[in-house]
Amino acid sequence: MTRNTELFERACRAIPGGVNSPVRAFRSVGGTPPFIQRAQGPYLWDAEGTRYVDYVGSWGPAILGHADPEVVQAVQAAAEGGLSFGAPTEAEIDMAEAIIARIPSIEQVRLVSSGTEATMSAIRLARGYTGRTKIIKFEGCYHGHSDSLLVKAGSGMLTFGNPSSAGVPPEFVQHTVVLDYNNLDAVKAAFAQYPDDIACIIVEPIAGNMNMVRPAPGFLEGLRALCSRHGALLIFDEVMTGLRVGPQGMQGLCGVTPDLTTLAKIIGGGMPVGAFGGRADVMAEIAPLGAVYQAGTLSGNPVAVAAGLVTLRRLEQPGFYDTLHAQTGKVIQGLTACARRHGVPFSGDWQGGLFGIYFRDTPPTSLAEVSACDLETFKRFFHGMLDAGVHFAPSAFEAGFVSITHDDTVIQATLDAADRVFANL
Ligand code: HOZ
Repeated sequence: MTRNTELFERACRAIPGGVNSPVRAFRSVGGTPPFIQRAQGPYLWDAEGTRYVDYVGSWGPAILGHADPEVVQAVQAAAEGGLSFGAPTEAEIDMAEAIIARIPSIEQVRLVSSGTEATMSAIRLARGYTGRTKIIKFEGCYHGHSDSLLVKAGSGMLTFGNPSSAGVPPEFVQHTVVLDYNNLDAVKAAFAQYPDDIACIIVEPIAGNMNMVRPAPGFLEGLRALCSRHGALLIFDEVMTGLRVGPQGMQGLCGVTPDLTTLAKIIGGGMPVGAFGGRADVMAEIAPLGAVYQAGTLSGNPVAVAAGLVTLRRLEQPGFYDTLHAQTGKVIQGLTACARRHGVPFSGDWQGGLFGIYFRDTPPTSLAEVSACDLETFKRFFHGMLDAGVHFAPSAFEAGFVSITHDDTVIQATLDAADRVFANL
């Protein structure tokens, strides 16, 4: 028995399914996961000492590469000063100001500890601010695992073919209206049906939890117009896209201004952080100013904030996003050329350090099209690449991530491995 298998069996005895987050269990690709021992730059090493080029990047945070020395040093320095106070710190202000300076739609921001907390709190705030109950979300978008958002959700929910969770009473989701991503007519129809009841629309402005799916031209603009017309709030869930697809997230690229934005991942530099922010008049409804309650012992944790602040500052380097986008493009264009050389139906898409790879001829525009990809070939590709030392997300319903440390040598090694794998699919 290999060391990884041994660890997985041990994990399964102590942890449900052997993992602390379902996608990690490899259920949709088969086999058992390597257990990661350490990571540096673009690489992971498992418990057997095998090195992998990593295209998961902790599902987004590792934009500077793993264990960036300056981030690690900031974490060490902060830790020496105390791990958690449950009281305000100056660094939290620095962090809030850094977010506000980067994302113009955010006038005030509240720090939390995860993306799930950020989206859950933003929804509560939208309901409290508008005095309305219904929310609109889109099929295949994933906004964390709070009750009212676990309907037809993406990520692990799609991976396991069960997009709505047991344990959520129907009454808890009766106010969640689920529509097709990129279908503006459906949104218009929902507003026509519930003209005074919709508190907000929450959307991933580039979907990253049903693989990567771009918004159709006019979709986000249409959502903005409908929300403004009907007095609903528009929430961009930029947990994944924020500071990854560009310096101001997707909202900076598409020019659509949401009322609220949720962030996580990169703003914590690998430590547990989330945030929600937006219009000051809306944020004023949060306790202690307003009547919408939200709280957390570890919110604004000093160690996490220290990691996030260094990360945000490093993203300001001139040309950072141009380089990141170019490097990600080399991965995707290289994989596509390689697949085509070997006659495998394949396509890809990317923005900044976020990418999608699809076993179909053109990038999908909806969950239905993502679901129609050749999932069996994806599984063989995934395992072939893993055996060749390249770590992609273990699900055809997840996006991929490139860091600034994925240089030409790393990318060429990936493409050389892909050439061998595609040849044998
Ligand atoms: N929900 C994450 C992917 N979109 C997976 C988190 C994890 O397994 O760590």
